[in-house]
Amino acid sequence: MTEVYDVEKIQVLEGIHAIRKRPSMYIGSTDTRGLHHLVYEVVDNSIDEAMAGFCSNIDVSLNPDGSVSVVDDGRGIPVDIHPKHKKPGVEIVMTTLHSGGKFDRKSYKVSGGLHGVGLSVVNALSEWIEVRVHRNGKEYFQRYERGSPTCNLKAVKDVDGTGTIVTFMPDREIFDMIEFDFDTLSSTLKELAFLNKGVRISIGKGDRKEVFQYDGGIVEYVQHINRNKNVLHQEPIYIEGERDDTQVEIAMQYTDSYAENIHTFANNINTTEGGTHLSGFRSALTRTINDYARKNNLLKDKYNLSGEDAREGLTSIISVRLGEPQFEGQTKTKLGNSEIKGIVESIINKKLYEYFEENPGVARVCIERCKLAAQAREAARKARELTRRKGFLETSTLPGKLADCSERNPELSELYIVEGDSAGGSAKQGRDRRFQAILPLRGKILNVEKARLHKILKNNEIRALITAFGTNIGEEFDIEKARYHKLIIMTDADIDGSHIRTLLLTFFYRYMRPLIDAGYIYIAQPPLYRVKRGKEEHYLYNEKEMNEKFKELGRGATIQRYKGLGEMNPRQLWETTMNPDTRILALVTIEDAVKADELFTILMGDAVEPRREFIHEHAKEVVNLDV
Ligand code: 0RA
Repeated sequence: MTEVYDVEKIQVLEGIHAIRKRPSMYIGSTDTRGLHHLVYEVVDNSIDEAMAGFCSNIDVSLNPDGSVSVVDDGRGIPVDIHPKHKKPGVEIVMTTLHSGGKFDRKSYKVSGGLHGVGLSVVNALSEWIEVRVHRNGKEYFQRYERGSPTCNLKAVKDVDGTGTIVTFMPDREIFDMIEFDFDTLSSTLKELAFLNKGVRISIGKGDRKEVFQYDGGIVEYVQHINRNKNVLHQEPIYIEGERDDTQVEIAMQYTDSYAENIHTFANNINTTEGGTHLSGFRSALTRTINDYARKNNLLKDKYNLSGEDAREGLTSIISVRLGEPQFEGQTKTKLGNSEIKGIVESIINKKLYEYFEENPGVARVCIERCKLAAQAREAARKARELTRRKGFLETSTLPGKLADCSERNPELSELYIVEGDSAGGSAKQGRDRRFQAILPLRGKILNVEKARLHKILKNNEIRALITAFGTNIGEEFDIEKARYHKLIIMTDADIDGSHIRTLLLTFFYRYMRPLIDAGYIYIAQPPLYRVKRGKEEHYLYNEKEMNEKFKELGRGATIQRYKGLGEMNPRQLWETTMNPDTRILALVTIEDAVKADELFTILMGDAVEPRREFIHEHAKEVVNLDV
């Protein structure tokens, strides 16, 4: 061996050693998040090949032995000996961070990955890894263990076509656990497929298989997010552009919902904390909307539309690709490159304006939507001022129908929000008044998804809720003032009951969101049946349990089906639904903003079928969750 080779070998081993010593520096963490990053790191290499136009299929398999394979039909990693390094390209790619020289493909410059660190990191953190390259009509093979090759690259058989197959076994010396989660991988791969139009990505484990391919790319992504919403224009607006080696792509579509739903990506990484691409988009959107509206006499008064007005009901995907992304923030998901703001801004300013000029019908719809938002915001502001002046939500007078508890420590106090006066009466008698408060709600509270704040605040039931909780709402919300740390929704097990529960959840989600985040909101689970024979009686929560119990008790047993809480007497209500030792409560949580937004749209939107499905699903969860 030459001296060059030996020196290089030492350098490589030092590199691998450094990765194994501080894995978190390269993959973020060594928990399951970091573990899954290994797969994304490998897939990113195949995606790069796809972005360069040479690869159209990527297949991920979770193998029975716990290893993962990623197969692509790209050009295959180069196998020829590098003149300077005196090693095959594969070995360079597998053992050096940021492979340099000849292998620095232009597309590598815009490669994804947590830090774009590449295959060498996966190699260093795997118990073993095997690479198979199809090139020149041959299959080349090489295996590594904990970063070091166990053999030289060798041609093992003749094959047709080109591509790369990487199979690796994560190292249990490095990771807390090494089981991959199908659903986690699947949803990230689906996202990647949306972001890289046309590329077909599959994931398989045993006989489970999912395939993602979206020829419409992020346009289809927006349509997917909006599938259960009312969209205001048929086709999402799509804009792409490039400046200074940075590619910018956005798709956007307005809906009649009130939420702003913008997702941003940099080099395929979901930048959940936003960053410079998001700020660039925001300022360009506000500016273009105002410019176009002004020039076309669509704004009568002197006021401009605000950024919030321009984003209300907007679903958008922003995807940028750049040379050296800097990720900042708490979770390293905020794009920091300052030059990107101006680039995104100028591309959107120019092309969105052009789009509006070419599609005046769509432009008008968008601007009307923003004007509506502005009017509503103005009305809400007036209402808020009114309420603030009157101080009516700050009042210390508790609602008359609240039966409060004697406990004064909020941590030990709970509030039952009960549907209807008659059930409210039973609950008041049945409760443990030391720590349980009861607030009966009469009739349906109004649908807050479809009403605005000023109207909401006029509603008596809502005002009773707000004053009973003590937290106030919206901008004035203060969780420190919560009078109870458990708010338990108790409604009938029928359609009306689930409707009221949904309305309440929507209200909490929109105006008292921190209560959900803090884990203060619960759903009570009253029984559906009582089976009784002689002195023996049982409360049952679903039909199956009921049938079993009925059989067990034999003929002569009677079944009572509870249609409403009102049919239970105070003692029964206490025993089945309120006694902390025996009751079942379901904790209401918000997993992530996207899902929550989808959920509330389903629950509140006009599409009936998804709503039915959800309520069905949700009913199951409630039974499983035992708090
Ligand atoms: C370096 C250079 C070339 C391709 C690749 C790397 C490559 C890497 C991976 C990793 C997984 N799949 C991959 N496919 C390709 C360019 C090769 C050429 O010029 O022919």
